[in-house]
Amino acid sequence: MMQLQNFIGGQLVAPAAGRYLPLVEPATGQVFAQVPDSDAADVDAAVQAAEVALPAWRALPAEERGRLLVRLAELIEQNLDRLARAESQDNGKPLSLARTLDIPRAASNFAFFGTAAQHFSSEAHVQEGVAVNYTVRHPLGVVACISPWNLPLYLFTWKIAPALAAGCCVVAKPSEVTPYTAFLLSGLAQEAGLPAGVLNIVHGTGPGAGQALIEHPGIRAISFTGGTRTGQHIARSAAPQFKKLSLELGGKNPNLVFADCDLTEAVRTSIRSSFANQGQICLCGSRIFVERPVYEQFKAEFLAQVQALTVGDPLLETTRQGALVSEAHLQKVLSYIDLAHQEGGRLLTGGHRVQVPGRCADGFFLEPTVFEGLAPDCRVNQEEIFGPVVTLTPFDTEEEALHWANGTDYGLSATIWTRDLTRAHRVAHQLHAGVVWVNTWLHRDLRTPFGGMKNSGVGREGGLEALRFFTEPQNVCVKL
Ligand code: TXE
Repeated sequence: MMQLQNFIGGQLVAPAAGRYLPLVEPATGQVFAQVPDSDAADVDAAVQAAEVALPAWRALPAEERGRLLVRLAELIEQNLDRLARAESQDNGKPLSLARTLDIPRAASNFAFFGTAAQHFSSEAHVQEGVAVNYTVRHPLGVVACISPWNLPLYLFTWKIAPALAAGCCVVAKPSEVTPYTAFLLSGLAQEAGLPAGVLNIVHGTGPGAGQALIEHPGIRAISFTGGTRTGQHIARSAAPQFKKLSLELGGKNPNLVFADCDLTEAVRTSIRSSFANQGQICLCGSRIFVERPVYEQFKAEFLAQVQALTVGDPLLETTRQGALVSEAHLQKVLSYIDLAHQEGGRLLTGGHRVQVPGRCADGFFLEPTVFEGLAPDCRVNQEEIFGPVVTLTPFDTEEEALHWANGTDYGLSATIWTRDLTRAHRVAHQLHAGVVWVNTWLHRDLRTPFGGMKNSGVGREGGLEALRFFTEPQNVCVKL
């Protein structure tokens, strides 16, 4: 059986205590590999390797650091098929999605930040004849990057790339549920010639390796994407040591469909925003509010397209819905479907586990599911389900739609469908969401600030915001 290893000081190494966890393929329910169950000793070795590498790495010109990151991007592109297969096997997502979204984006992350570091500059404040102040942005030092299982390599590299570009050394922990592509990245980092210790990858559980990482005194900052509760826990652990934090947490995103929109496009894209990656994207729009005059038409067209989504083996080109990431997560999503019935929802389609024949007979498949008739303040419309389950609700006025859209503890993203430009801006500005899409969804420009309001997180990633996060400004004042 394949055994993954940690990547510490430029070497692939076994966990110090020799303990491993089983890695399950969601589409088959079978164990296909073992992943290190690392502990504080492994984390400490990784932090030490990063500390040794730091002085030379931060002293390299940004251009040279960038060249290595661009090389890594090229290697990811050259290994697209291998990485996409690994991602699909590990996570359950359709191979076609991994090939067109996850892996290309991982390459773009390195290419983007590899060059962005050369465009990063700092300010000068001149007091005529009196003094000149300039700002130096120092790399923070050794930082931790912790990522979740839904977009494994995509989110892992989204954190690592800006940290390295800014001159920090990294100890990164991928999700223990989906560590395979992070392991493959170790080999590519070696091949790209990344100096030993600049990037270290430690595998293991949240309470094990993760907790040791966030508590380590050598870690100056933590960039985390994952559940809101874990984010709260990390904030509590990190606060006494004054570690800088960037927390990208959950969402319960509204999708507002106004009657004047291009309905065909709104339905087509809402299928993606509801069910892409089996609904396991923090940006998915799980609460669809439709203006009453077009509600029935939207519903009919939407349901017809939901029913046409093929659930099946992620390796098949025809598959649109792969497996959920784990049996435990499938059970969690099924429990919300039970709750939706209890809360008085009307099931319009889906709602059941799917038995896929052949090699996927024991996989974690679920029908894409749509409910209506649920109150905007019920639990199903308030809590993050993180699966292929959405609700439809008609609305009568813009105020009502905004009130419901903003009526959760989350504030990550929102989508507006309308042809009225004035309304689009007016509604966008009133939405409590860090990202608002108008007549589109998941359109990402890597230069834009990315992050959530309210319980969806703290801080912004993306573009220069990420480089600012991984650096510390220093004011130098010179008397003229
Ligand atoms: O996430 P966790 P889980 C949501 C989604 C999901 C729920 C729980 O609703 O059902 O969160 O998912 C590491 N110290 N999202 O349990 O636990 C962990 O090992 C340090 C939203 O998988 O937050 C993994 O690497 N690290 C989401 C990472 O944190 C710790 C994506 C995320 O795991 C740790 C995924 C600790 N004490 C789930 N405990 C999004 N916003 O995209 C855990 N980890």
